[in-house]
Amino acid sequence: MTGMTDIGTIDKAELFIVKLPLVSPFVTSYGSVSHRESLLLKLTSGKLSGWGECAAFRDPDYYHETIDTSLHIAAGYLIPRLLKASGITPSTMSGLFTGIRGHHMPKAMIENAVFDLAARMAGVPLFKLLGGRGKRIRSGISLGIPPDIDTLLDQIRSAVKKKYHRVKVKIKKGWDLNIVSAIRSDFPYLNLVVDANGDYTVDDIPVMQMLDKFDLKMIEQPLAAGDLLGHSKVQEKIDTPLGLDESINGIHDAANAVFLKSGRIICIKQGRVGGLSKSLELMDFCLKNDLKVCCGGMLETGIGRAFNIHLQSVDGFELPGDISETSRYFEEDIVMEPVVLDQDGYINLPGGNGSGTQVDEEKVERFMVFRKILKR
Ligand code: OSB
Ligand code: MG
Repeated sequence: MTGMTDIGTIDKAELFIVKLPLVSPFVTSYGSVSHRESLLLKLTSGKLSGWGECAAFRDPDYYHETIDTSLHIAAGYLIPRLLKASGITPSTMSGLFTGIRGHHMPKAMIENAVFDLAARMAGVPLFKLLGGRGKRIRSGISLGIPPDIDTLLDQIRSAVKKKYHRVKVKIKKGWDLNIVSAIRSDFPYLNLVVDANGDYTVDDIPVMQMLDKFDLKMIEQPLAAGDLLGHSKVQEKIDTPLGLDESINGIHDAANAVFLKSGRIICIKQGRVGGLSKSLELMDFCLKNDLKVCCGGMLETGIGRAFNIHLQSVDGFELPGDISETSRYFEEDIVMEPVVLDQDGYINLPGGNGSGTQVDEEKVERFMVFRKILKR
């Protein structure tokens, strides 16, 4: 595999920040966003290029890494090392980053772009390098907190019509039992999960016990990211599986969660855990330890969305995750082909080599708010 994926050296690294309007603001327990600002990377070697997208947001509200911290680390530390390296392959990335602690999101962006480039050079679709079989993936939609319950019920109705395999609704204190019971009376059999983004504490165990009566497939991140002990106290009291999202930065956190019995599902967001290779290692660890995994999303443009799709196509990601149609978030995207659901609600892998997406560079220019070029 290593021989097949050797891309030699990188001639040029271009960083971009684009700012795309969302079709409607995305509201969670921690705040609201009306645009997706994304840090992008284009790596060029000879005649071929690979792209990556950083999962970080503008603000440190969902997670402590931001676009600016990622840009700082990528341009100041990681990319200079990459430009000096030779014999580059996706699997040499973690060695290349040795000694630079944390900052999973820019590391993942670079690793993704190297994977894309390596697969394009080898003339294979990305899933082959990940050990996948290229099967279509199950879809999931994540619905933010709307102005009123009727709006949410309408959104769920359209999601069900499209055949989404799973609906996730954001909850927060005081916007929980009321909406879940309203949803359940209209959609008793819906594959429904809720995500609190850490809005509760162990004092809210009574609320969790009431939510437990609604056949939710998962309660995602009810407590703060660092509170694995608290999650274990909640999990002990309810049957609904807890899902850990923000809490999990890698295998060490998952091992702590296993020991403490903090939950039963790990939401793997490849940006947050440091890339595709780290995600696959984490998935193996979880499955060996009786944790299920689902593939999370970060409101990615078509670039990052494609990597998530390839990742979820690997055997092991049996639960539907966060991957939705492009039109769920964007009227205009920066890639040529939008992600759409098929008639059964599945998402097909993009065709072609690498991530399979073709970046619309005119659109990148149009939505660009920052650019930096680094050369070998
Ligand atoms: O907690 O899963 C989350 C989006 C941004 C930040 C955090 C989360 C989310 C989502 C949506 O739930 C995921 C997606 O549709 O890409
Ligand atoms: Mg979440």
